[in-house]
Amino acid sequence: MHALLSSILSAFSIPGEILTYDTPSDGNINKTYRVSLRHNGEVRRYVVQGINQYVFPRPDHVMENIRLVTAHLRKKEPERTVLHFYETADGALLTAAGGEVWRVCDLIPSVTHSGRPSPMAAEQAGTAFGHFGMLLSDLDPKGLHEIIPGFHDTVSRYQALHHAAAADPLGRAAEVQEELQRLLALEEVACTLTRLQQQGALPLRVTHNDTKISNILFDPTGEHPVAVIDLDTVMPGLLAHDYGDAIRSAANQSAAEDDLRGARMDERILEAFTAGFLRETGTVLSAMERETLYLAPIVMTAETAVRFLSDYLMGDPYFRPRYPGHNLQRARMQMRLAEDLFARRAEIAAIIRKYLP
Ligand code: GN1
Ligand code: MG
Repeated sequence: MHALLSSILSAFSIPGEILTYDTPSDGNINKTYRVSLRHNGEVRRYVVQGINQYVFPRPDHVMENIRLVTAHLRKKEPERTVLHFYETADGALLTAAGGEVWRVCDLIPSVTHSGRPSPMAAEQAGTAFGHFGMLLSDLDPKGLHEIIPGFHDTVSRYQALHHAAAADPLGRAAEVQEELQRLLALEEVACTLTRLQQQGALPLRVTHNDTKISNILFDPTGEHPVAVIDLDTVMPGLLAHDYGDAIRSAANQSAAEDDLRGARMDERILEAFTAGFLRETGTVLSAMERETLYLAPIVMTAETAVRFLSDYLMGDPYFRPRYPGHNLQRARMQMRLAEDLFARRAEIAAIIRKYLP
C-alpha cells in the first residue's frame, strides 16, 4: 500500500516522504486513507481516496460536480473552509493506479460525530447543512450531472426491493418476510415526496444527498462545524432529502445504523437540528416544501431501510457489510426508526412549524 500511495501522491505532484497512513473511514462506499508526509522538515496531511466504481461508474462526473460546487461555495464565501482537491500535471482531479481511480485532498484537522451529537452540535450541524443548501440555492441544478440516476427516487427504490424479493438469488427472502411487510406498510407515505417532485410540485435544487452527521467536520472541540464533506452525491435533488437524512442519522437514540436500541427519535436532537437548518433555509423554501418537510425524516429512513434490505437480498453488492447479516441488521434498525418517525409525525410537524420563519 505504501508504494501505491506514494505513486498516487506523486501523480498529483505532492512531494515528501510518507511517515504514516491509516484508514479512518466509517463510510460504506469509498476506500479512504489518511496520509502524513514529511517535506522539507514539515509534516503535511492528506486524504487519499479510491472511488468505488461500482457505485460511481463515472468518477469524472463526480469530480466535475464537486469542482462546480466547491467553486461556487468559494466564490460566495472565500473565508470559509471548502474541500480542496489536487490536480495532476494535466489538470485532472483523478488518477488511475492499481486498477482504481484515486483523488487527493487536504486533510482538515477535525473530529466527526459518528455517535449521537449533543443538542448544541446538532444545531450547529443543522446550520452547516442548511447554510450549504442555502448557498447553493442560486446554482442551476441543470448544470450538474445526475451522479446516480434515481438516487433518492423512493418509488424506484421500492420497485428494486420488490424485484429483489421476487428474484431472491440467495434464498434470503423467506427470512425477511416480516421486514418486507412492515416496509410495505410505509410505502405510500415514503413515496410522497418523489411523487410530488415528479408532478412538478416540489423543486429540484442542488443538494448534498448524503447528509449523515458524520459528513460534517467539526473543530477539535466537537461543537463548531468546519466543513461539509463527502460531496460525491452533490447533484439535483430535494432539499427535504437533506433535512430528512440528517434527522435519520442524528436524531435517534444511538446513531449506529445497525443498533436496534437506537430506533427511536430523539426529540431534543430533532428540535436542535431543525432550528439550525430552518434558520438558514426557511426563507428559501416554497410553500409546498414547507408543508411537506415533516415527511422527509420518514421518507429517508424508510428509503434507507429499503436500500439495505434490497442489498441484503441481492448478496450485499453495494453496502460493504462488516459482519454476515449486517445489511439485514441495518435494514431492521432503519425500518423501526422509520416506524417511530411515522408514529410521531405530528410532533415533527409541530417542531418544524415552530422554527419556520
Ligand atoms: C452511504 O458514503 P457513505 O458511506 O457515507 C450511501 C448513503 C447512505 C449511507 C448509509 C453513495 O453513505 O446514501 O445513506 O451509506 N452513499 C451512497 O450509511 O450510496
Ligand atoms: Mg457518501
